[in-house]
Amino acid sequence: MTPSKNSATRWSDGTLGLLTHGYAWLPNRMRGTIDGTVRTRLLGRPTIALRGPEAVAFFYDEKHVVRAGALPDPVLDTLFGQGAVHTLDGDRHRIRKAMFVTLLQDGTGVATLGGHVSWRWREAMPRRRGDSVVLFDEAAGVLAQAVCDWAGVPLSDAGVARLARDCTAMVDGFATPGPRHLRARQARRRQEVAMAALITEIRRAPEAETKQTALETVAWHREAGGNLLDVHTAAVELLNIIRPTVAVAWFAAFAAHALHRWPHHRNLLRSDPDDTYATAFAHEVRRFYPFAPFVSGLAAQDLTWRGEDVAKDTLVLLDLYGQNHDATLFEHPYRFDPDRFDPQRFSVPEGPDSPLLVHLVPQGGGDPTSGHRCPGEDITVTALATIAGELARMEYDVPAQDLTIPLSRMPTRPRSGFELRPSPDAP
Ligand code: HEM
Ligand code: MYR
Repeated sequence: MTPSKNSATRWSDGTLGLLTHGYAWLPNRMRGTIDGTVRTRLLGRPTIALRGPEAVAFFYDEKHVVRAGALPDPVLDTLFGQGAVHTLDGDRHRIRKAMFVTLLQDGTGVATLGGHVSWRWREAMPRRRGDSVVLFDEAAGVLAQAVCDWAGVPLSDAGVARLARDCTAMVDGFATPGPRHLRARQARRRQEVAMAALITEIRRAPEAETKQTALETVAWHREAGGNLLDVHTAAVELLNIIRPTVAVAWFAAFAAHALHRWPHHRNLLRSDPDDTYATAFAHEVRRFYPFAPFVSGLAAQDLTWRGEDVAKDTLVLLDLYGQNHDATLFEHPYRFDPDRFDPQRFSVPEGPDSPLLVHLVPQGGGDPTSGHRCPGEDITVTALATIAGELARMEYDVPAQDLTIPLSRMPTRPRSGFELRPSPDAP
């Protein structure tokens, strides 16, 4: 087939292709083009998919792409929630987003959450000695407990276990029809009711001047006009802190997969006093393994992208998974190599502005304060680096199991969830 500039002639509906090919759908379509731009339809809607650093700048400019109306109900009713920050534009987005950024990008708060993850992991794992456990489920339970500790969400052990299962169900079912999707909807409904009750309870007491926890911060957050969030939206946004923290379990299962496949990383993680390697390892897990495929918005007006017209209201996708595997941005992109993110090796500054991270977009791109980029990257990296370090120090067997990671499944993970058996005599 001769590559077309952007496959503009092929406006066939890509929904079935996306559902059946998952993460491979967009890269496959992009391979048939010259500049990585694909035109298609999703759920009947004209759609254009873009890739690359220039596309990131284009996509995250609110004059080009807006979010209201961009996420279909099946995604909102499972993954993010109706009325979520993900769906807002302009001042409403700016004010809501500031709440998340203040809560989630405060260094002390992030380190405290990392401490809870470590503590809950060390509390849970010795109880499993000699048993066979599914790491994905264990990690989800530990992360749910840790984020509840940190956010001031008072739940019983059974309540936390239910929350962990519901959060993973919400993520697992957002991109697929059938039973997984129904479970995701039920999980969301159940947890919205539970979180709304907690918000209502907090609001019974007088508002304190200084908020001590994420639960209080969300409960007392005020919109642009000075009103509190309605209780449902507050519950949705509380879940937008809890659920994605639990979703780090996907990366935890991938980290275990990487340690199993390339075991020399275990020693490197064990001799890592300042967590530099663990952080680089976490970045490489986020880059290498498939989780968020792309993000979506709507053309805010009639636009021109690389000389081509994009009509107002066209669905615009930004290809995250493809960018993270683009050989022009990451040398040998299919090699798992945490060293590419080691600031000491390249003598560059550490931190979110490190030049090593500019093209890394597993959780969106651009500026998290002004745009829609995920505000939870520090938490993700800290929780993941903590779990990777704990796994590297733990002695365990890996029984025979199906560790394939099907790209056709969205979201995907090692099929078995990564089963391991902690050694009975481990410390
Ligand atoms: C947004 C991925 C963890 C909170 C996003 C977006 C992606 C993403 C792709 C959309 C970016 C865009 O629309 O441009 C992930 C992945 C995670 C993760 C793969 C790994 C588990 C977290 C964590 C938190 C969080 C730990 C909070 C504790 C949010 C919020 C938004 C968001 C509130 C909405 C931002 C906005 O619309 O302005 N995330 N995220 N995420 N994420 Fe995450
Ligand atoms: C979370 O629970 O928020 C973390 C996991 C997020 C996965 C993000 C997937 C992005 C999906 C965009 C769908 C666009 C459909 C047109």
